[in-house]
Amino acid sequence: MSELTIWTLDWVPQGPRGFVRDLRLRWACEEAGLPYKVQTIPFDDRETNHLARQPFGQVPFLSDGELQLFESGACLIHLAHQSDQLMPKDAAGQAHTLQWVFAALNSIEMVSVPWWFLTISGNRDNELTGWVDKRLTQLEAVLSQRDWLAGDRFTVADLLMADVLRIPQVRAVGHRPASEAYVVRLTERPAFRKAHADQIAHFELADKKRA
Ligand SMILES: N[C@@H](CCC(=O)N[C@@H](CS)C(=O)NCC(=O)O)C(=O)O
Repeated sequence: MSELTIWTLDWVPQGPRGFVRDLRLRWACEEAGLPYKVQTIPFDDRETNHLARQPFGQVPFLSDGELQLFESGACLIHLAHQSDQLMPKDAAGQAHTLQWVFAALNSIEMVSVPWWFLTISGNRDNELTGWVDKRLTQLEAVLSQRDWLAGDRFTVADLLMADVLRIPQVRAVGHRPASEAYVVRLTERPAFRKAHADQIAHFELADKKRA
C-alpha cells in the first residue's frame, strides 16, 4: 500500500474550522482504517503555490504515492476503491454509491453552497431559497424511506451527503426530521468525531504557531 497524504491549509479563520473539506478525506480514511498523514499549503499564499496540484487553488487534494488527485469527490471515490468499508464490491452497489456521490455534489451541494454563501452575506431569503428548499424536501422523501443511500449500508455516499447536509444554515432550512436524524447518526460515528477533532486540533496548533 502506498502512502496517503491529505493536503489542506496550514491555517484558516475560526468560521470554516470543522468544515474544511479535508475533513471528508480524513473521515473516509478513519472509517476505512487507512493510514494517512496531513500536509499543508500556506493559507496566505494559497492561490499561487499549488495550482499544479489543484488548478482552482483549493483544498483538499490527495497524494497516494505518485498519484495526485483533486476534487473531494474524486478523492473519496479513489479511497472507496481501497476499502469495502466505504463501498460495496458488487457492480450494482458500486454504481449506486457513485450515483449518490454525484447527487450529493451535483444536485445538493451545487445549490446549497451558493445559497449558504448568499445567506452569509446577509441575503437570507435569496433567489436560491426556493431551489434549495425543493432539493432538501426531495431528499427528505428519500431519507424517510431508508437509513442509507446506497446498498442498504453505510457508504462513502452517506459520508459525503452528511457532510453536505451538516452545514448549520442548511440544517435549519424547514423541518426535515429524517434528514436531521441522518446527519446526527452519521456525525455520531467515531470516525467522523475523530476526523473533526483532528481538524480542529490542526488549526488550533496553527494559531499557536502564528502567534
Ligand atoms: N469542489 C471542490 C471544492 C473545494 C473547496 O471549495 N475548497 C475550499 C475549502 S473547503 C477552498 O479551498 N476554498 C478556497 C478557495 O476556493 O479559494 C472539492 O470538493 O474539492
